[in-house]
Amino acid sequence: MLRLYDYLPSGNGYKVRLLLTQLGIPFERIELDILKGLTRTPEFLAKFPNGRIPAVELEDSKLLFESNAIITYFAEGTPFLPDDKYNRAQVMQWLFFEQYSHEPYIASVRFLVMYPQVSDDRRMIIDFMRRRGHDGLGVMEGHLKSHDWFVGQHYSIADIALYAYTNVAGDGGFDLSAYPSIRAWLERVKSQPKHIPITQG
Ligand SMILES: N[C@@H](CCC(=O)N[C@@H](CS)C(=O)NCC(=O)O)C(=O)O
Repeated sequence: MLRLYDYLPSGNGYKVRLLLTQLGIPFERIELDILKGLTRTPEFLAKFPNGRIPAVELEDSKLLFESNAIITYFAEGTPFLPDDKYNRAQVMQWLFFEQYSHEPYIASVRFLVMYPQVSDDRRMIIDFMRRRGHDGLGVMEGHLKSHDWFVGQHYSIADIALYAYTNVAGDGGFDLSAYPSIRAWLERVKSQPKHIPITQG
């Protein structure tokens, strides 16, 4: 069976859990406590040299890491990834945006706030990271003012990727009250069939 290496509080892991659940693809979830360094063992690194979850081992033993690569793989040929060339490029646009302008700030600030015991040099630039996080939220708000979804007329992996850490941005102290279009979109995502919360394995 497909194996997902995961860590329940992780939004990156959640993207994969959520998509697999919505696609009805069965998987075995292997929980690795990142705070105990379980993604940095020689065994894990031999398979996944980046030492991070999420990572998957496919049924034919092929390996894949990076959340957005994994969700793109599983979304291929389904309504979660459009066929049209321009729409697909727009999905990629938002997946790259999420990894460059959103997750490094919103997810990382959440991590620093949730785990104050972890020593991390990024604490020195947390105010900068918060500002950058709000810049990312501003871009999302601007798009969602006139669109229901990130790409075309449908829920796609672009929505899944951006939902994962936006919905828990409050854990890092990001106040979403100034972003009404984001809040309305979060509710639309939550109302999609087979939706699961981040807390569900
Ligand atoms: N760009 C990667 C980020 C993955 C990532 O940062 N994973 C964290 C959990 S959210 C992790 O495994 N950290 C453990 C470590 O760095 O040792 C992705 O989207 O999959």
